[in-house]
Amino acid sequence: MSLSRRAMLISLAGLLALSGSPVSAASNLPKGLDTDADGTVDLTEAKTAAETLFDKLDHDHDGALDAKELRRRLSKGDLTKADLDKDATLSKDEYLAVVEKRFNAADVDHDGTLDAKELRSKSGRALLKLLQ
Ligand SMILES: [Ca+2]
Ligand SMILES: [Ca+2]
Ligand SMILES: [Ca+2]
Repeated sequence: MSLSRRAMLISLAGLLALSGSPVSAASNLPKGLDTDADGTVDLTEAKTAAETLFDKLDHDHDGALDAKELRRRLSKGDLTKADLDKDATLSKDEYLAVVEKRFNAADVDHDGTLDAKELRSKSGRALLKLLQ
């Protein structure tokens, strides 16, 4: 086999490896979300990620996120809507309720999971802001 033909075959194999097999579908998902590696994000996985982010954002560890801590993730209007007890901050329960709402909005085929395509939608991206 000539060297150039060999090189071509190798690059072809590389292309095939890149084109989506079912296994590589999981890697289209944002890193760390799909903890059971089934290629989709379910509500439990979303909430686990949301809780981790909540704790990370809660700099003063008072168990609630204020507008400053939520910066760029939730608009003022969304914060007001989500703040059920009107204390101007989001408790973890209030935060997870928004996560669940956005999850359901993104789950357009109502199968209880979000695939990579659903996560790329507008609601999907709004959800991701609260997860990572
Ligand atoms: Ca999963
Ligand atoms: Ca509140
Ligand atoms: Ca779905």
